[in-house]
Amino acid sequence: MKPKMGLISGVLGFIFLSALLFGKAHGAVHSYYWVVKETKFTKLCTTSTVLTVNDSFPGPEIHAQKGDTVFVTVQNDGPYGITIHWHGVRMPRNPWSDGPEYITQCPIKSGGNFTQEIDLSTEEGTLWWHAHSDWSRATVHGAIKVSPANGTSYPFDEPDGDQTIVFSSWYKANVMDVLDESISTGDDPNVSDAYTINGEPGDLYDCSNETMYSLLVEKGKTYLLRILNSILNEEMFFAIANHSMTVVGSDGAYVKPFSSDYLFITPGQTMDVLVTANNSASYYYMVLTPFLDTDSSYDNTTSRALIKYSGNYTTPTSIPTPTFPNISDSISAQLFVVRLKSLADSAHPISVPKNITRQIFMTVSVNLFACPNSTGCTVDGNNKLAASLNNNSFVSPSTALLQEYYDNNYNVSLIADELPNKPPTPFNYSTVANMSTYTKEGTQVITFEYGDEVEIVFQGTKIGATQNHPMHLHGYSFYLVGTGSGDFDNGTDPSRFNLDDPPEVNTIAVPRLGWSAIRFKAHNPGVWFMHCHFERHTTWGMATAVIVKNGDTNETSMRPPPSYMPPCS
Ligand SMILES: [Cu+2]
Repeated sequence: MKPKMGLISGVLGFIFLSALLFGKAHGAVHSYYWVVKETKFTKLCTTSTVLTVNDSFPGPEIHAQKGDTVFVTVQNDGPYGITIHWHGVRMPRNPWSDGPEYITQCPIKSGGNFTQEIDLSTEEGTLWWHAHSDWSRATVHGAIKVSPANGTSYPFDEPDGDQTIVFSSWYKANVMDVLDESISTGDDPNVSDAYTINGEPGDLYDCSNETMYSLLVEKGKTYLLRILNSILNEEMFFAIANHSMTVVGSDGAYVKPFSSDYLFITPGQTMDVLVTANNSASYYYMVLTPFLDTDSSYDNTTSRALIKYSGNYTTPTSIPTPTFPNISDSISAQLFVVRLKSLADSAHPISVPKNITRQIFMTVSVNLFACPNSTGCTVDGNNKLAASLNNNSFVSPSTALLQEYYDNNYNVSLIADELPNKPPTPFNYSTVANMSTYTKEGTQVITFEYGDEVEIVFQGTKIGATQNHPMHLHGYSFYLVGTGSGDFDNGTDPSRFNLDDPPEVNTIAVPRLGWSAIRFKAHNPGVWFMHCHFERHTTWGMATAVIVKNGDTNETSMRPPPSYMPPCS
């Protein structure tokens, strides 16, 4: 028997104590009890055993209001160690509950549990949570719905309905086996067998017609769709036949509303969109299809769901389907990205750093490692695939960096090397093809002083397989101040930066053979993972940790660790 009651009263006591200790004046406190376990689902004519939270795929939703605190006790009844991350929640001063495996904590072992404190502050809109160990997030993820605080409202008319729409990858095989096999050959992992919309592949896949997801709407009403992309390795286009979407938010912040016939959404991103049921009462397809500008392998299938109007009408014999940008239409992808702009009004002010104290120019590449003889590597002879930031492929430590950092009295040099501020060898990044494909590896981190005003320019390169990369930073949201094709020009490009109303986001698409520039103020002390949100690229080392040092006061320093963290040995 699990000590469930004892656990819950323990949690409540902890909440009470936290309220006393940290004096949180605003916001309600919510508690969830989650059990991670294996669950059988039959999809695509095949019964698969997948890891879930509480037997549900996608997983349970967290509902809160701006400024609330949420406690989640994760009981791991699955066969693997696991961690859970709150994607896009800034967790002020509290990296301890952020969740990335071996960055802030060691895995919750099979049979163990861990209570995490999710501190909402300025986030409002849709965020999400997901497992952050190996590839378990494939089926262990769900939405975090953050409503306006009491006495405040949406910056748009209150919608008549509110529906979460989750995009996921589905594998018939055990996703851990897919990962293990790709690691043993060093090659690209097998691609997923389907994309799903709210857990269902839809009628273009075998054995999936009956279970296709449908959203029931009433004519004349407006719905807030809270869309999140948890797909493992592909960016996506999404469209609804005969209905335009008004994008009003992304990554837990509002944006200036704009209407679009399609969304471009990377893994890690969320989009809040308004859809008005203003067409003839009928059925309409919602369609999810990949965007890919690469020659590496990908899942080239299409998921569909339905919008169904309520009322009496004849079921259509032919259901309208939307038109789409072409699968490799990087121009349409980029056109969507540059339309995202912050509200930047008095109720939603922004503060873009303008006096940059730390400038980082970071190449983003897919690379190779040479394998020792007699290992099973099969890429271009005896190599395996790798990936890097500034020519360093991140090596995950076997203990948690955050704990090491704290235990070593915040001395970074004792736990990791510094990732260089710029590529070790400058070259014509987006055009030169003769740079070595091989990369170095190490546990290299970036260190910021508390309060640093940071600019990072991510630069795609022509090394190895080229493609768009969705880069994500934990512990922060940041402003996307510019993006473009080719090599970033430090002389001319900054003059075109948008410092007036850039979107405040947590994941950005770095265009293939192009660049994206972000800015943020380093005022959240802790150890924060930064990585490509393509699961296979993180596996290959397209990652680093950002360490933001403590400020001079308690309020500008990391909180002490909770009394229990999952042990590393
Ligand atoms: Cu990537």
